[in-house]
Amino acid sequence: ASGRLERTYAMIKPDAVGAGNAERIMQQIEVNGFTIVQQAKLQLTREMAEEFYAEHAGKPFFEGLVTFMSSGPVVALVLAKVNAIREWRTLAGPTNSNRAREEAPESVRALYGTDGQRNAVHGSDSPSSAQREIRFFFPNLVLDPVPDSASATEYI
Ligand code: DGI
Repeated sequence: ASGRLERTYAMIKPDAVGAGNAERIMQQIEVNGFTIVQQAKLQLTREMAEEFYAEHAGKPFFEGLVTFMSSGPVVALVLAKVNAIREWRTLAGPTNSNRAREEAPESVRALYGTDGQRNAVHGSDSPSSAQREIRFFFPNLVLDPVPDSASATEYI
């Protein structure tokens, strides 16, 4: 594989955890070549959800998003793979699960999501977001910098 080994932040949202799909989604993640580096089940407070999605504050869907994201447990994950950030966004699929079923029927959101809000999973959209989101959920995690050239098996 060419490209750079990366870490990204993934989250299984309350709809998918509540429906009993977290284990199936983690299997799909591993079958697609990601290493699950960290895993934690927790429930977000409203305040945590507001901070996590601060970039969307003021948008019409923000209150609904915060209510949904704090409505039940989530599974927080750190994933590693070559090009993990882009690869996990691709496996997750388009934001709206209905669009995902049309455009990417094998994606996680197509299989396990419902609509534009209840869409089963989150994925960081850039290296800076990945770093911020991993720190947000795993503040005590000490990770070595990813070397320029490494395979996921030799590293973690
Ligand atoms: O990175 P994504 O999760 O694919 O999308 P995003 O960062 O634009 O939005 C974050 C979440 O906010 C998304 O997973 C679901 C929710 N959201 C985004 N756009 C809409 C929305 N929810 C509703 N109801 N309507 C929207 O247009």
